[in-house]
Amino acid sequence: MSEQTSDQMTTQYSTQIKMFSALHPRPKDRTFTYGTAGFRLLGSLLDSVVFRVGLLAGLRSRKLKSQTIGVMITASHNPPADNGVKLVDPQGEMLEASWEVYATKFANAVAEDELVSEYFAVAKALQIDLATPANVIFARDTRESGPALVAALKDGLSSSGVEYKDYGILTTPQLHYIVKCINTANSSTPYGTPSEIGYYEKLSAAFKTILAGKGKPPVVTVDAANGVGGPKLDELAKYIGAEVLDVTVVNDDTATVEKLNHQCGADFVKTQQQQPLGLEPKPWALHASLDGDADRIVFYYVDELNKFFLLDGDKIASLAAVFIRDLIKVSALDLEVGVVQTAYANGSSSAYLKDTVKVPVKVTSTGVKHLHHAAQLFDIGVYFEANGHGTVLFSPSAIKTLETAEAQSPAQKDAITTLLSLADLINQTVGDALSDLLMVITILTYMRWGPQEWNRAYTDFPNRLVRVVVPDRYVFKTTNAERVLVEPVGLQAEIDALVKKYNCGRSFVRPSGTEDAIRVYSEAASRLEADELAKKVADLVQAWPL
Ligand code: NG1
Ligand code: ZN
Repeated sequence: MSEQTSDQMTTQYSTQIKMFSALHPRPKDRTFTYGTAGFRLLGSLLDSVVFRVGLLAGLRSRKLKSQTIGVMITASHNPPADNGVKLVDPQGEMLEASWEVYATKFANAVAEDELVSEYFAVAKALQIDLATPANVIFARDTRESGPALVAALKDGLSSSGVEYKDYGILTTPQLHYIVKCINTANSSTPYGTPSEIGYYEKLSAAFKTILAGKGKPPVVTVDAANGVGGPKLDELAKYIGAEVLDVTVVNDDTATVEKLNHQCGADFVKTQQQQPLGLEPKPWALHASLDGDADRIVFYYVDELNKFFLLDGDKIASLAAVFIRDLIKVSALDLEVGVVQTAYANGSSSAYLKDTVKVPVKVTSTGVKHLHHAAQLFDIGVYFEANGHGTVLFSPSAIKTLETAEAQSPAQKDAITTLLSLADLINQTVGDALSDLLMVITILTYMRWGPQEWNRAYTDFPNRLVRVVVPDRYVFKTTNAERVLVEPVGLQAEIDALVKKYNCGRSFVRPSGTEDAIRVYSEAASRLEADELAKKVADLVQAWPL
């Protein structure tokens, strides 16, 4: 291929893309947008979109000197009939934001001719040499629409001369991991073996190292949302060994497609603030729920009266921040741990982190790409969305500091090696439910804590999240990490006036990046007040003349 010129490639791809694209016609009455989580909608409407994502993935790889790009087909916590597709950049990160517009353009090109001209226009504008080899890998979750979408993706890739590898069914974070492994394989810091087995080996080895001699980890029951996380956690548990970790996986029926995320999983548990269907919690024991593609996790427990206590992303972030802050102290190294949250973080968690733990807290817009980039600015950056999506990033310089440190005492040595093992245990590419599960278990084992002790750090303000359907959500524009509405003009002042009437009241309104709706969040000193505030703000939004 490298012997062919760019001009020859242009003619060849033009013919092929047109021919294959005709097999994947675009639904006429739709406009597609590459949002926070890529494209996400009914699986039956995604065929043309996925085909075109294949074209873009190839261009992205060519632009980045043939580095491998990932494509994940999943709709995460959304219902079984939905599906979605998103691109993974070479270091395992989300697609660079400036490319989202090309994804949207490709998806909306009307006829084959328009698509082909968009393809070459992007190649030209970005000075992409079409004779450069392109490499893409992809995977999907367990949804029924997955195989057909994979076929569409393969057509998109083949028609534009892309080399690809199908990794079958994986969790989203496993694909991110493999992408990073492939692209760092020949560097001085290879991330790991680029395979599913490599992933299990890396995580299980770090987990066993970190826990050696530290006591028995708490027993945990995990609700896998009847998604891909179930079989993958079973597999990971085999590598760890039942003698080290006692984990029971429930809601692991991936064969009955309609059960996926149905009254179970991380999103259900977080939004309903109750235990999932299919899991009978044992009092005081640790339980967790994954979402449908296993990149989110929340924990919970019940008391003997079956009262439910949620340990969400904010609680995970706080646990990790305290643990890492204390290890840094013992290590006596000049490292700083910081936390990144969104406006959805419970106000009580932010106050606890700032005032009690005394770590810097940064707030970004919703969407992990924003949190991820902000977390990279700390030596060790903990980021979690309240819904349980997050991870802990170790900067290359922090790793170097840890690797070259000379410990003066056994305690210092232990702190340094623990921090280094944490960096191996915690997925450095993206929030990963399986990796986060092991991190939480590790910390609880070190602290000799059960879920109740973990929960004691602070008490959540009662809160409510409401979804409001409006004629056009794009009319709503925000600023200040989405906490303030600038449009429609005048609405924010009315919200502020309402908020003032409630003890510890806080409320904000923003358009969803993944659904055609507006989200209203509220918190206040009591459950009644939080509910009432959310309702009043939602009513205000609904009645606002647009
Ligand atoms: P939107 O639909 O933009 O609110 C939701 C979550 C985000 C993030 C994305 C991606 C809430 C309130 N929002 O975004 O945090 O996880 O999905 O999946 O949880
Ligand atoms: Zn997810």
